[in-house]
Parts: sequence; structure tokens; C-alpha cells
Amino acid sequence: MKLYLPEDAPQLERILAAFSFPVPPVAAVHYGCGHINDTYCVLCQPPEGDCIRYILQGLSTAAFPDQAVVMDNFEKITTFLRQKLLALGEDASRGTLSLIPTHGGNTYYTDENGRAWRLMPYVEGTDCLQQATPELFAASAKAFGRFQYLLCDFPVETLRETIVKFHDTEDRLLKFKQALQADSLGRAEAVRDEIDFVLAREQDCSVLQSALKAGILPLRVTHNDTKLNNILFDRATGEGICVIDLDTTMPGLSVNDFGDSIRFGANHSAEDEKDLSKVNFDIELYEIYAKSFIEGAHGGLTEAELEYLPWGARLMTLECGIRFLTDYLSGDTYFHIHYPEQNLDRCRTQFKLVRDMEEQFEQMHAVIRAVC
Ligand code: ADP
Ligand code: GN1
Ligand code: MG
Repeated sequence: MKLYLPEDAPQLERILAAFSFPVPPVAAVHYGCGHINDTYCVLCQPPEGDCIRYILQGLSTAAFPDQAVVMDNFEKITTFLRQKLLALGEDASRGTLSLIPTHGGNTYYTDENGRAWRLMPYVEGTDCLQQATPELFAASAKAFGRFQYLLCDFPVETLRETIVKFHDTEDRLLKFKQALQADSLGRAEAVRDEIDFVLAREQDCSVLQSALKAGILPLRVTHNDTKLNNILFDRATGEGICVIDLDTTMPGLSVNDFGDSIRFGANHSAEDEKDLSKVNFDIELYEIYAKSFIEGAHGGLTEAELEYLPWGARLMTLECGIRFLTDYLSGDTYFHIHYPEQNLDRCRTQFKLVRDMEEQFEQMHAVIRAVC
């Protein structure tokens, strides 16, 4: 049967041929809304019965300089989670991701450019969402809190950093300043307001790093990319059953996992909304998320971590805005974009949310005290 491929990805034929399928695939299509990897849904049609779906991903070489490290972490984490879920009597085939090996028995295929490609079963009966109802937002909080809880006894020394200094906001500020200095596309002049916004918050960038260095906040195994669309929800129950996008799961701060979810989900607008009057931090959604995240973590958060949760939200939002602006100044080489100014639009929504959080910071602290 003919294999249908996207016009821009003829190389998939060779990549697919490296993996074992029950019957040869009939099609692969672009899939999902991730900003980093190239994701495809692959379809196999057995002579009888339903179509079988797979997710094929080519890892971003811009984001992940050492692809083997990412895949090694991925395998260790999913193996650990599978064993934990089985011990708890849960369905590990839907509760965590898994890898389908190549003909040669490897967990991924490396192409001629050194890029790693992995194949995973599609977790059926699930939805991946860009925006959620309050109930589903709470379900995502419980799932991310629980993810951290499930990994609390993972042997952290066996994990390597896939992106060095990933959530080191001080380092993100430094890289922003370097991009600004280089101004390789001459874009800086037109975004003076955004640049000044960052420079006025230099000191904030050190708050979490200082607390970590002082031993106030513990280093844990964290996900580090806890967007709503990195959870698969069971379509029947609405439960957040599978945490995906494990490429940045490595030692980190629990408050950042909390914060990144708030950044993305505690508002009612898209990350690249152009009309900033629609971009507003919603403290009720923040409260809903906080309650369920703390519950999902099974009492595993320290007093200090609870106290720093509002800073996690504020700094993950600021840091993400800084990263979008840095990428805009550098010519959009890191985040996938679908139109020229998209990284700038993304940066502006983040800074609007930071402003809102700054204005409501006292209430954000009060909410945490009330839900604990
Ligand atoms: P990125 O790092 O680019 O965000 P993700 O790993 O998050 O890549 O995958 C992109 C999208 O693909 C997800 O948002 C989700 O919609 C979908 N996806 C990834 N893995 C699976 C899976 N095993 N089953 C179903 N959907 C998946
Ligand atoms: C990227 O991979 P994805 O789309 O889930 C990025 C996150 C950012 C996010 C902003 C590895 O997440 O750090 O917060 O975009 N992931 C990586 O939407 O850089
Ligand atoms: Mg993702």
C-alpha cells in the first residue's frame, strides 16, 4: 500500500523503515502544538480491525545538544514510572509513555544529521488540550503534583541535565543580554519597552536561584515543562492520566513545575494572543491549581516550597517571556514559529501576566496560606 507523507518530510520513509510495525504504516501526518520537537502521528491499518496509531518524534537539535542524554533519561524515567504504576495496580500502558524499538533493538533511530527519532504508542482515548475548564485544570494540577510524588525516590544521580541551566533565570537573563548586545537582526530598537521591562526586573531573576543556593529550596526530580498540553486527559473520566514531554525531566525546583502551569493555564488567552486586553491572570484558576497540585504531591512539599509557590509562578512567566524575547532578537532559532512576530507576541503576553501577578502578589501568597 502507498505510504502518504507530508510534502515537507520525505525523509520519514527511511526513518519509519527503521522501526518494527505490525503492518507497514500507511501514513504519517504533522501532529500536536509543541514548540520544540517535530511530532508526527503514524497510522497502520491491519487487514481487520481499527487503525493503530503511533507518535513519531524527531528531537530538536537546537534544544537538545546531546540527544543520547535525552533518550537515556527518557528510558530511565518511563521504566521507573511503569514499575511504580504496576506496583500500585494501575494501567501503566496509559499512565506513562513507552518506546518502540528499532529493528536493531535500539530505543531510537539516529539519522544522518545526528538527530534522534523515537516511536511511541499513541495513548488512545485521551485528549491533549490547549485550554481547559476549571475541572480539567484541577485534574492537570493533580497529575503534575503526583508526577513529582511518584518520582520522589527516583535515583536522581542517574539523570543528566538535558539542557544545562534550563530554569536558571539568572543565566536566562545573561543570555538575553548577550542576544541584545549582538542584536544580529537589528530588532532591538523596535522592542525597547520589552527590553526595559526585563532590565527593570534583574533582581527578581535571582530570587529562586538564591533560595536554592542557600539550601532553602530542595532540588528534586521535576518535569520542568508543565504546560497544560503536556498532559493527556482520559476522555471518559477527565482525569490527567499521562504526563508527556519528558525531555526536560531532570533535577529542578518543584515551585517551577507549579509556576509553569500557572503561567500557561491561569488565564483565558492563547500564549501568542495579540490583543493584550484579553490576557489577564486569573487568581481563581491559580487557587484551583494550587489546591490540586498540593494534594497531588501527597504532602511532599516543604514549608519553604509552599511559601515560594507564588514566586515560581511569577518567575517562570518572566523567564519564559525573556526566552521568547531572546529568541526573537536572535532570529527565532529555538521555538517553532508560524508567523514572523510570533515570539514577540508570546513575549508580550508573558510580560502582561507578570505585571498582573506583581499587582496581586500579596493575594497570591494569601491563597497558598488558605489552601494549605
Ligand atoms: P514538544 O516537546 O514539541 O512539545 P510533545 O512531546 O509535547 O512535543 O508532543 C507534541 C504533542 O504530541 C503533544 O502535545 C500531544 O498532543 C501529542 N503527543 C505526544 N505524545 C503522545 C502520545 N504518546 N499519545 C498521544 N499524543 C501524544
Ligand atoms: C516549550 O516543548 P513545549 O512546546 O512543551 C519549551 C518550554 C516553554 C514552552 C513555552 C524544551 O515547551 O520550556 O516553556 O515551549 N520547552 C523547551 O510554550 O524549551
Ligand atoms: Mg510539549
